Amino acid sequence: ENGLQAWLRYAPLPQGHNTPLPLSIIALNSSTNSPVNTAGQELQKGIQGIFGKQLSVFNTGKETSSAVVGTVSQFQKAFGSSPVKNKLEEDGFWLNVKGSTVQILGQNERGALYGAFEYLSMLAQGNFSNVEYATNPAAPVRWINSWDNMDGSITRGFGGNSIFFADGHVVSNLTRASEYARLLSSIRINAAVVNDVNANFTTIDPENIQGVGRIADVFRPYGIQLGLSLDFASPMELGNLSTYDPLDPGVIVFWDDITKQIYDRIPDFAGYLVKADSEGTPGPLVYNRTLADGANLFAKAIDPFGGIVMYRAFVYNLLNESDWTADRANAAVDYFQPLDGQFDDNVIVQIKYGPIDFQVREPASPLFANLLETNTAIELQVAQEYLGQQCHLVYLPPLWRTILDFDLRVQNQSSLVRNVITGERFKRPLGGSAAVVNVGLNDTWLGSHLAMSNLYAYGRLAWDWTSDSEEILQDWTRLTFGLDQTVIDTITQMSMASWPAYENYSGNLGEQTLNDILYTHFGPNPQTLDNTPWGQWTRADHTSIGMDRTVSNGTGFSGQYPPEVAAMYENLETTPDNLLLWFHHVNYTQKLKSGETVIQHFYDAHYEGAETAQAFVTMWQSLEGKIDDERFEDVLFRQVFQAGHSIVWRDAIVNFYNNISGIPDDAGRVGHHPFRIEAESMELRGYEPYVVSPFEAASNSIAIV
Ligand code: BDP
Repeated sequence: ENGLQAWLRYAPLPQGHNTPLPLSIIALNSSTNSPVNTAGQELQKGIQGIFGKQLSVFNTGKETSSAVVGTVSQFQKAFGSSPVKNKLEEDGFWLNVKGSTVQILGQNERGALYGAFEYLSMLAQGNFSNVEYATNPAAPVRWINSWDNMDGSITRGFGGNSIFFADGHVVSNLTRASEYARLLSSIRINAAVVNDVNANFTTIDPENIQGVGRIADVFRPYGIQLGLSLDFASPMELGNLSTYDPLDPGVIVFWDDITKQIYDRIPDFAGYLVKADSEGTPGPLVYNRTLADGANLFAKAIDPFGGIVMYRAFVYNLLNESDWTADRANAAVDYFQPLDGQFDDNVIVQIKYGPIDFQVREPASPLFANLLETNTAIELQVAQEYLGQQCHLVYLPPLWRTILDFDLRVQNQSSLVRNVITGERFKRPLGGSAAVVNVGLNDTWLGSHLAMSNLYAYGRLAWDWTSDSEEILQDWTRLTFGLDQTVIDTITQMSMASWPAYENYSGNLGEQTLNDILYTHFGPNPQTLDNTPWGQWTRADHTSIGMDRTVSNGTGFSGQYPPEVAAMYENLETTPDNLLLWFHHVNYTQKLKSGETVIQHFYDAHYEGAETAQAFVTMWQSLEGKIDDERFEDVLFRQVFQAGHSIVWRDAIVNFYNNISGIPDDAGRVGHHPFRIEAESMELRGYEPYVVSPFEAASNSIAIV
């Protein structure tokens, strides 16, 4: 098995079964582009795979002993009345399994398809219970963002080149795009933005609008709508105008026209994603217009067609400043809070989960607590940009849940991030989530079999943020690797230990991920953090470490939270240890709540984290023969890499802090590697030792060249 089928393998069940199955499938719409038609095909394929039984698909027939799939209104038309007892919201569905009689009814066609996948997921896991329930999504926006470039490369893509683009055009063979849509609809994602947020204006030239139209065509049968990222300066670059000022009448006409061209080709187009005034991208601030002026420009163009605008809050400008003491964490609230209430109703401000940038540990972005009259969505990252780039196992839902379950206490009332982004807390009409995914042409999609649990879990959580991380993982494991309990237990144990382990060896106590910040975002390079203008600072010196973000003494960031939360973070005593260095600058000898000093915690955590990563190898090896060899070997290769790389991480970071602080490790481990042979201690033929910079890139600062 190569992983291409991901969790939709429909593998034969190992044990026999005597469950009554439907005798036929009735799909209440048979037109090719209809998700209900797709649902009929999928049920046929799934039952064939799991049970080896070929059922026929009809579009009419007797309800008893059939699996009927369609919308509620299609069902009423065919059978006279609706059996659905609960209220269905947009994309919701009703599933009623009574032995061989199965009703799968969606509020819309997409919902019906979701229901079909749900029924198949039960069967594939050997679950033959009779059930009867309705389920509705937590929020209407459950999107994917792909950072694919027109040349076929992918920004922070770790699974090969783009399945959508090559050489400036949309590829002719869209089989993989269609297979991707199938995976996405099975986890109830309803739209995908296909091009990078650092957008290229050529994406919306006449030829490429036709091209992305073809992508939308292969998405449509799966109920996935297409979205596009825009380059704010397109009116100049593509339209030959002399400005891209959002209030300029010519610019307004330009975007109205582009929007019309897009909807002419893609009538169900989902909307725009906009990264403006960020990391060098053009935007409204260039013309002294507000970010709301920028967002509303697109909102007005797209509103007549029912589309929406996802406007990213990832706006900061430190790159040109010589003074790097300003705190980038403050930027989102500084820019967006004053504009609350000024965004049109079809704009959603898309906010990264933390105030910096997808780090291993961040507090929830305070912007979620500062936009009371604006729609919001959370931005997550399935692509493990800072988190090991799919070469390290890091199961992300526990991290995501930490943020989504955080109570911001707006107006001293319960204000969980998840209730803010769904629109519930502030009674907003729209909201939801987007995840940066970046699948590529690799058969494994993300470059790693185990990383796919993050994609699966994202869809499950976006539907219901209260779903349990471990249960989701176990469903995914059964669907991906089969029903062997040892396999399920082992993958659960490894995955649930993986985020804490990565945090332990890559950046603890809220220091952020101490990796190379300049280019790769992979592997240890703590020195780059304090020597670049990117704002991911640790402020480590010889005696102390951490970024003082208090109001009383620091950058004032803690004051961006509502009073109860601000007070907690302002005070060293009440700040949780895992965010201590995010909010406070302390001596290495500062005692944690555990009683340990900061520096000793560093040492211990790095050894513990690396040890956990070593254990993943033996745990995985114990599964030999219990899963297919191809995937067993692939994963083993990655786990061996992670085990080695976690030691590289451990030693680089502990040496760095040992050197900078001069404080020894109580356990005497740091600097002692009894079993290691240094390259420079070998007999060198054709190599010379040299002193490396930064020093932590090699043990004892010495490498060979
Ligand atoms: C950073 C990535 C960069 C993205 C940026 C963003 O390194 O490639 O363009 O985020 O989200 O983390 O816009």
